[in-house]
Amino acid sequence: MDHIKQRLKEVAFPRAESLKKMVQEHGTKVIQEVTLEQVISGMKGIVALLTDTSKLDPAEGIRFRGYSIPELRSHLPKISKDGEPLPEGLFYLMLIGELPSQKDVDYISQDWARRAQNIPEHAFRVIDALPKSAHPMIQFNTAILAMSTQSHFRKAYMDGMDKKDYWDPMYEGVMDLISRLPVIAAYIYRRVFHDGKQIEMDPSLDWAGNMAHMMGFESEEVKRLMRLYMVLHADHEGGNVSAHTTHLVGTALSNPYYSFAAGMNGLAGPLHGMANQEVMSWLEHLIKEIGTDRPSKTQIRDYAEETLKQGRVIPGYGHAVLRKTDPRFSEQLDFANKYIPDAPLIELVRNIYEVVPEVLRATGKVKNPWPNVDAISGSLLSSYGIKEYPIYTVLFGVSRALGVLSSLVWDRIYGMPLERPTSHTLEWFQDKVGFKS
Ligand code: HAX
Repeated sequence: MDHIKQRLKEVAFPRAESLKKMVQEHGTKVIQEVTLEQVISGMKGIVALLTDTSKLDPAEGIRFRGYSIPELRSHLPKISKDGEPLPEGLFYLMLIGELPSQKDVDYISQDWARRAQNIPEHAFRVIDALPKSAHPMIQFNTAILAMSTQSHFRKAYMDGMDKKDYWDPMYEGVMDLISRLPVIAAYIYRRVFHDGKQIEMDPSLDWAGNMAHMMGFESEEVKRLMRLYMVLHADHEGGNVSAHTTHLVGTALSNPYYSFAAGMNGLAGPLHGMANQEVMSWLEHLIKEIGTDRPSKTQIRDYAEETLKQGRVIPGYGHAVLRKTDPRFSEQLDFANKYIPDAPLIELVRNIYEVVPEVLRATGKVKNPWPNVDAISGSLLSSYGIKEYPIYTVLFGVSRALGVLSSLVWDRIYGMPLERPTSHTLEWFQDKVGFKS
């Protein structure tokens, strides 16, 4: 057993034991009351999940195992002193709950580079069977499902594995899957946008740097951006659509490929991960309609108000939990202000940030008028030359794997049972609250 898996085992079993004991001793205690409004408004605020990898505070933003993003940027191992943290390190932190050493991070980089060599050929062939015009998320998800033919978990389950061992093949599948996602993402990118001219992976590179390389970007700047992007999108506690769906499907003991593909179908919705693409198409129309990529604030305000009048949302703004500017937006803006302050798209993002919150506040109904992660991520990628925005949600998905798949390993460690909440009819709710129509 390698030292990462060994450390996971040492950390995991006492926690699993503690959870079991707590439920035995305190299982009947009431932890929350639930209102009708909460159920009908998408279960917002209902405590329903145990997720250790990260926690989202409405006012402060995300913390990964207790560490804020600025703390991650200073504490996690990097390639160079002024570089961005390596996503391998964040994965270790989310999986084990401890900050990794340089040795741990190097080990994971090498392990993933090794595992990425063994992608079944049919995963590429099913992508090739789809029209190039199929959205990259369709191609991505199809390949993820196709790779499940190699699932260690499914095989071990069919062989009659003992329940207490579920976490082990789950860990192996998760490591395989994460290692292979950048190869699949880059393959789709090159297929759709670069005439199918593929670039071989370079096993000496880190996971995110390799993805930039395979996509055709050799500069250290793009690799640095990719590392930041992969860290920022990795996790957002357990209740968001991609995390919750991956977890839910996993409770049926579906293998990691099935579970993650389900989560990715949720990420592909325009209110979730596809918002990064929606933002770019909103900006593209804005620039076309106004006739300049440096519109005035009044022009931006008029355009935003027109969007609302048409009964549409302003993509990149608002959040189900956050009640302030998303720190993932602020970190990307800091990065842009440091390295590419004069890029026209970044100036546009800054001006929109000054105008749109006021427009949304004026509606009187938007609970959070501030920008989220998607308000800037595409403009940043585009300013660095990755301009083909239909690929953006795939990049988000590669990153999101780090968090939701670490949690999936923990679900098996904790022995999480089948998730099965209760539903009722409209009449039941009417009776319950004493409503007569
Ligand atoms: N533009 C216009 N209207 C908005 C809005 C926005 N950006 N954000 C919220 N609203 C509206 C809602 O549509 C809702 O209207 P109705 O009552 O008419 O249905 C009302 O304001 C109240 O919504 P809310 O409680 O503030 O927001 P929700 O928790 O229901 O939804 C969303 C949160 C993120 C889905 C929402 O803010 C939105 O649609 N934003 C734009 C899409 C987006 O950027 N999504 C990415 C979110 C981050 C993420 O998951 N990334 O992956």
